[in-house]
Amino acid sequence: NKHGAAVVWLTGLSGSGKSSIAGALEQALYHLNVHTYLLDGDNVRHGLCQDLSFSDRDRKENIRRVGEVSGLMMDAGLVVITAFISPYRDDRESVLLRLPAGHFIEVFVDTPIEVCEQRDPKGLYKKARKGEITQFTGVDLPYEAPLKPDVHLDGRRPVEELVAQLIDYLKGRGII
Ligand code: GGZ
Repeated sequence: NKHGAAVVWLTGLSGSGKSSIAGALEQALYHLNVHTYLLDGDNVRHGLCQDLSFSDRDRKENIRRVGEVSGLMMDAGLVVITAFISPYRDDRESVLLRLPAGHFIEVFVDTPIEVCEQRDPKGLYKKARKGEITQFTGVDLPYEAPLKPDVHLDGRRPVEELVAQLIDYLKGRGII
């Protein structure tokens, strides 16, 4: 049951659905006997990147570190799934350049900000609108959407459908 290695890089706004999709993808791949590792804010921002804020400079460093770790895990043969806002094109491009050609799969979780803001699971948009949180992506810092993502997901669709789309893509590319 050997499979290829890759970094499946989810990018999108807070509340776009990255974490849910990433978690469901991890499950689906597990059932296909694919060895994965999921990197997200929960296991990175409290550890490896606990010294970093949400300033432009620190986000750049956050993404750089995640890219490096993803590269190492990919070298070990894993399908790495990442779920970070990663709002800047330059920073995502740097990760792509760090990885062997063709192994960075950019997945745009495209959910309109109005929908993200309505979901607002942690009440962060509300706080950002009130000015209680600053440097919030989509409110007072920009989000640069991918221009040519490898996979474009409509974040309003059910998670199972989006996971099926990702699995099809990975199969099509011969990664799994
Ligand atoms: C954006 C913030 C901020 C600010 C806290 N801006 O929806 P969440 O809560 O669970 O996920 C968001 C997470 C973003 O961290 P990332 O490491 O993915 O960001 S980046 O890739 O830009 O480095 C959000 C929460 O942290 N959060 N403050 N100011 N998101």
